[in-house]
Amino acid sequence: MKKILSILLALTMVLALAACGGSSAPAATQAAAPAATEAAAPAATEAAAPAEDSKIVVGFAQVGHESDWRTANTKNYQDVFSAENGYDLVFVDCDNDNAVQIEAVRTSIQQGVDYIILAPIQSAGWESVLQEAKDAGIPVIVADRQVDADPSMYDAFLGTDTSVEGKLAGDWLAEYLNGAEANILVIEGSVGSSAAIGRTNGFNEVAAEHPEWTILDSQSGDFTQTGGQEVMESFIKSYNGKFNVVVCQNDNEAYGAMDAMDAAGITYGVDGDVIIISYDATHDGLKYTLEGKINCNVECNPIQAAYVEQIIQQMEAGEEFATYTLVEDQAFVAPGIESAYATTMTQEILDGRAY
Ligand code: GYE
Repeated sequence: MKKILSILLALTMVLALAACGGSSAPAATQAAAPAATEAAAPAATEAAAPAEDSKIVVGFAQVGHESDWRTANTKNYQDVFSAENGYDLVFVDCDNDNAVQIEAVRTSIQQGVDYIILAPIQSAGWESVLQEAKDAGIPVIVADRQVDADPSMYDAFLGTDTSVEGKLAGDWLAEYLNGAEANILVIEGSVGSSAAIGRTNGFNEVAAEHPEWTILDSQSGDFTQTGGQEVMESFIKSYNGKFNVVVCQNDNEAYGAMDAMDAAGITYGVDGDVIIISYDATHDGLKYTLEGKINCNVECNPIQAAYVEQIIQQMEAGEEFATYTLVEDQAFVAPGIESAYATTMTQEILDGRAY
């Protein structure tokens, strides 16, 4: 049965490739064997596919729409992988559901797309479906978040280093507190996501060097504003008056946490009792940083699609491509704070932030 299935899959691939007018998807996996690409090209032309079929078909299994960061990231992919640019983007919003995302990748394989972009909700559990993509000869680019699978299971990774972001937040806090005591609450991102794991580990690495810091609690707010608000409300019930730092692993969680603190009459930011650290540095997150409500905002750049497109174009041309690309980030702090780790916010920086 398995054998028949894989023959069928292989056949689907061949047919899909023939109909693709020579989009030569295998070039990437066979970068070392240009002969195969050359041989495939004339056959594809003979198939006399209609012009629109010459588009490069890209399946994109996106995490969901949980945050402003994600909205900006999705829009960036839709702009870059547009029909005008020669792409047919098969976009799936997986709504933060890991099972849906695995199925989305599987469907892309069955459809015989030319490339798969995977922004994995969770880092674990990708081995079998990545193997299926490999067997079908469809290159996979893992974007934004990491997978635990061995790098040989996919073609390229492109994203930010979230443990560096976590460490940056910790280093900034140590500099800001300058030896003062910290009682810290952490609102984590989605459980099992490399973004939450990386930010937690990076921050904890610094916390471990500071005996004067106590992490009172750490709970997931699922990278959403509602999640951030709910976690903060329950933190306030348990720890009111006992905490002076809240770390929110993205801007939307910070908005929710601020709402919960406002409702409880807790002051925060540069003039308040509680220090807020956030991640992402989206437009509104930076607005709150400029206003002094968020003390430090660690950037995570969602504008990543052009890097992925470059990889795909290089694969198309049978050229070498980067298998591991890190998008660089920096941190921003509220006016009045001088930091060796971060840039002090200005109106000009905010005006320049498009997302
Ligand atoms: O920080 C968060 C989003 O994976 C780095 O996911 C990304 C994170 C980002 O929902 O806002």
